[in-house]
Amino acid sequence: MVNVIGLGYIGLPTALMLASHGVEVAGTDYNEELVKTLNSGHVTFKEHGLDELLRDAIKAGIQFTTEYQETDIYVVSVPTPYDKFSKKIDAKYVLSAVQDVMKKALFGATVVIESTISPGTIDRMVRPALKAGGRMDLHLVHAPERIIPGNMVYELLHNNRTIGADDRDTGEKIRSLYASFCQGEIVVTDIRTAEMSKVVENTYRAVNIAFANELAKICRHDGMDVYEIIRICNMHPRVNILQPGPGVGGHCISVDPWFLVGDYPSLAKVIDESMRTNDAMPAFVLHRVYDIMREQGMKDLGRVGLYGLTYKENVDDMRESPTLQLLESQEKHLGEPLKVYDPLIAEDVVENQYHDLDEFLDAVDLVVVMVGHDEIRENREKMKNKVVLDTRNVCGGGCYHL
Ligand code: SAJ
Repeated sequence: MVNVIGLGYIGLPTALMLASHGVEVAGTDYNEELVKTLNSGHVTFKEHGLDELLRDAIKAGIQFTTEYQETDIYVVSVPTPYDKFSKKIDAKYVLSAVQDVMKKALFGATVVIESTISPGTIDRMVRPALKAGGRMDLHLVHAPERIIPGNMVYELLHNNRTIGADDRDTGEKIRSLYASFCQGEIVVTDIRTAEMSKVVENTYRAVNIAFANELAKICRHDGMDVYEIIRICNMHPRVNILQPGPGVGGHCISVDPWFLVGDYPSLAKVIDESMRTNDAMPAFVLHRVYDIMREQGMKDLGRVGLYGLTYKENVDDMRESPTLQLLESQEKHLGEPLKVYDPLIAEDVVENQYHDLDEFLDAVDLVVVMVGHDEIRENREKMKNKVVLDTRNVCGGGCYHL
């Protein structure tokens, strides 16, 4: 039996996928409410295809519990935040999960860490924990996830994967576990390489987005169209520039590259500067708002509305969202809170939040498109009498851009 520890954005789909492909699975999470919700047959976040997957997994006998199980394979997928000051990984959740696993694991069991960790975390923190706990019989594996929110179920089935292990046998055992559902290629390597390649993948994307954001600022300075320039450049067979935006959110691209900056501060210069560029984007958007208001003779911040609260389009995930970052930096200026609306966020999370697109648009004169949800793409004409600052290039011409 496989015991999946942590039933969040990664652990839950992984546990369901294993169970619906014939693996005996118990999912463990310390959050009783979450376990109750799953046991009642409901998913805990919106994701395309997740409901069906939960139904299949329940039919196949998956168990959800707050207890760690006595078994021989554990998959740990708990959060790995970073310390905002030192920029280093905070591995406390991984380490506490490993402590609990050590109390229950059968002799010679395998502990797979799926959570993203900075290169060297297993050697520096997890192995010493096993030693201190007298559980050097346990085998460690790092199998970093790669799925993208919004397309998780498809990507779990089709993406290639990396498995890092200390020896071939353990690597092969875990490779065949993932091969129960994964149709992509599964590369087996050592743990250090698996840790590093995961962080490098997200860093590559962060640096590329920072480059696009910098281009947007250069183009703005001299009245050039950054989207057209990127489109043309990307027609070159070896160029693939990502899109500028109001900032980078989510729990990966805005977090993982900082691990490298934290561990190699004098070496990771490009990465450090890229992360600062992306982090400065919400404040840059706010400055654009002030400039546009001045240009348009607008005085009332209360007539400015932010469309979108999530970190990207068509997901209900607000972690590290640029809109929340913008609101935070605006609060520092003690301005009147801006109006906010997101079709995918039903609960009230910020002041002045609307739950209906028409009511929101009636209440504002300047709309800042922070997220390119399908809803706004399909309702572009509703903004035709508004001043629009479009940070996601959903409106085409006739509006302000970054
Ligand atoms: N963004 C831009 N411009 C772009 C693309 C994205 O500004 O051209 C912004 C998004 O709006 C969002 C942020 O970047 O705020 C991150 O979004 P994303 O869609 O690029 O990535 P995530 O964080 O949802 O998922 C990433 C993925 N990693 C890579 O593509 C290398 C995913 O495969 C990983 O599983 C995930 O991180 C993770 O957990 O590490």
